[in-house]
Amino acid sequence: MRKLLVLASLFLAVFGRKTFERHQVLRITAVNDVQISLLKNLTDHEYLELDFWREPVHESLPVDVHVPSTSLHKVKSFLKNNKIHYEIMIQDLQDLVDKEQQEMMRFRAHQPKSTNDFDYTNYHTLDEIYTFIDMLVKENPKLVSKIVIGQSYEGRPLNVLKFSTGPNRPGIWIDTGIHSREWITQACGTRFAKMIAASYNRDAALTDILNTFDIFLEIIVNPDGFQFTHTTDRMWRKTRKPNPGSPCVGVDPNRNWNASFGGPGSSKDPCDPIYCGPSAHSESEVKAIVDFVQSHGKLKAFVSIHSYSQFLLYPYGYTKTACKDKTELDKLARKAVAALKSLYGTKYKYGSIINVIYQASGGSIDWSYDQGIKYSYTFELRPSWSSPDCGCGFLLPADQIIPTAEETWRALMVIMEHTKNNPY
Ligand code: 0X9
Ligand code: ZN
Repeated sequence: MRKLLVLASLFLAVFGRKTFERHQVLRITAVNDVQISLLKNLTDHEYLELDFWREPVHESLPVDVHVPSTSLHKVKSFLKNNKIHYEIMIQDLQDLVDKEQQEMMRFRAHQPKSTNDFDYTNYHTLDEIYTFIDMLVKENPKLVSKIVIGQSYEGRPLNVLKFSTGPNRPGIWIDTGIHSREWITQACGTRFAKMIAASYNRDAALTDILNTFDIFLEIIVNPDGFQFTHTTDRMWRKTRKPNPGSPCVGVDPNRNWNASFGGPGSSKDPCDPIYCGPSAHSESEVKAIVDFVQSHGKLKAFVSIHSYSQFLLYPYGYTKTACKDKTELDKLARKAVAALKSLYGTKYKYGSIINVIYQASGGSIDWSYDQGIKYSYTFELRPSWSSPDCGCGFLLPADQIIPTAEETWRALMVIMEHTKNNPY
């Protein structure tokens, strides 16, 4: 297995992009515990090189799994032999990746001169988003500034946009792109940045918020991973730091926080997509946020944005024990998802991470909550985790960027307004 991985990485280094030709994504519906544990066993067969987009948890939730062409026959036979139902969610993953690339080429011909001119209906590269950030700061020098909170493993700046209308304010933190392949999140982050800058002194509710709080927005938490999704492997999730003694690269930045670090729902195997890393905050991308949050000392909300599934989640992920503000966080989540739904009818589930999705240790919002930031939430954006939907998973068509950003913004406003009206 290790040799295979080394060969695969060498191949990528020499030939460039990873191809997903004839790879499929299957949506599997288990009907009982036995089938769930059979599916869980599948995850141990490393040679199949399965990438679980949605893990086996319980019968009510389907399992979405990306299967390379070489394993398709084996996996389908296994499912048929065990009478486990599945549908083909993505017929040929490379087709979707190609479509996304072609869409992006639309933009290449047109380099924006200002953030008004920026194409928010399309996905963008790392450099394009870095340029966007600098343009936004230049256009709104009184309101917007860029703080570099650290450096990624490969030496890229970790840029945070600060929206501020006065000194010594408490803060609200929003991040997107901690998992690099979740492209809808960085695209929404970019749109949010523009919306915040454009709405001050125009939209009364947002103006009120900005007269009380500074907003900090990190659009690309994991720049090395993001760059890698553009150049080499569209499905990359983790950071890009090599793991000594292992052929596998990277750490899951959402298992690397000091919140039950290394506990259930994270892995000690560097080849696992939920590898927690050698120690808590080992990843500079995570440590930079930790240092920033602690030195700021006055953050009142911490929102981390992922995709996909259409969930709004609050702590905890590492324990079944309810967090002490559960009643308030639950009520607020209900209000936020109602506001989100009011725009286009998009349905979100809400609840604690462990109850709604799965047990996950070392996650960011469990850490921020335990640091005393009461309003700690995670979004899982479009698409949903149930059929019928786009059948696209992480490859959400670009024409959904603006609607997704707009509806999510409604929910964010509810959370920010509540934070403003309930000082602590
Ligand atoms: O597993 C995760 O990290 C998240 N799902 S994703 O498909 N986007 O990777 C779930 C996030 C749960 N949040 C925390 N544990 N903080
Ligand atoms: Zn994620």
